[in-house]
Amino acid sequence: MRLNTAKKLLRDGKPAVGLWINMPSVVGAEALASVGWDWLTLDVEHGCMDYETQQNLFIAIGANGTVPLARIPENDTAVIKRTLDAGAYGVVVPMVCTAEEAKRAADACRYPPHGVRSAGGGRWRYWAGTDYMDYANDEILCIVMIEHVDAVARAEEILAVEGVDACFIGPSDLSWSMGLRGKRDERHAEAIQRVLEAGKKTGKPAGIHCMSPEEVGQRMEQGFQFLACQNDAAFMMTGVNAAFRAVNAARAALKQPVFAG
Ligand code: 3PY
Ligand code: MG
Repeated sequence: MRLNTAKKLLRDGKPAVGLWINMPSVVGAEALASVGWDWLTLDVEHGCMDYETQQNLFIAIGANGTVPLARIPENDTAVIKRTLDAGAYGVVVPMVCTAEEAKRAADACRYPPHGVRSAGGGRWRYWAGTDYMDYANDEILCIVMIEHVDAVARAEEILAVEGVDACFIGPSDLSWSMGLRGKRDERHAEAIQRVLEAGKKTGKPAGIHCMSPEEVGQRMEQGFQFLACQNDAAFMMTGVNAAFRAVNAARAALKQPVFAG
């Protein structure tokens, strides 16, 4: 089976960095993968993608050696099965708040006797290899999101669940669950640190969503390993807004019209 290079980085104690894909464009995904990110995660929780589109994007991402992942809309066994069968090499499961919920996610990612994933078909055999079923339980990544204040309190028990490979903090939902309405303060920073320490105690890598490359650097220094550097739409808008401002500045600076007519 094709090695899950993102999981290997995490296992080796190294950072694995990528970004979220919100826009359902096959060529966009191919372009992002050509850059060389360790992984790219389809954001099916907040993006707008059907299964067929997801499968097409997994093909585009995997063709360039980047590991295709998906953040699924909810912690659902059938959704996890279909997402993995379509070629995701792991799932990011939102809003996991208890050890039971973490176990449901981990079980859904694994074939028996380690879980409940149904042993059916899927396009994985063409890309991952015909021996996929022999190794998938080890290679597939199950990443649970800790993004509620209740989950922070239970971070250790959630991360201790067998089959949970890593956690990923959603700073925005965490803030809202703390009554901060998206803002970040000292309490928010302490909650994040607490999750990171729970990861160290249980031997599971922690990840976090970052708003900029600079934040990725800071979070790496802090000890986070699975790092999301914003999303495709945000990058596009940053570039487009900067270009638009520059063009308007040039227009405003025109001393006299240079046009005919
Ligand atoms: C959050 O910040 O809540 C997220 O889900 C980031 O991906
Ligand atoms: Mg969230």
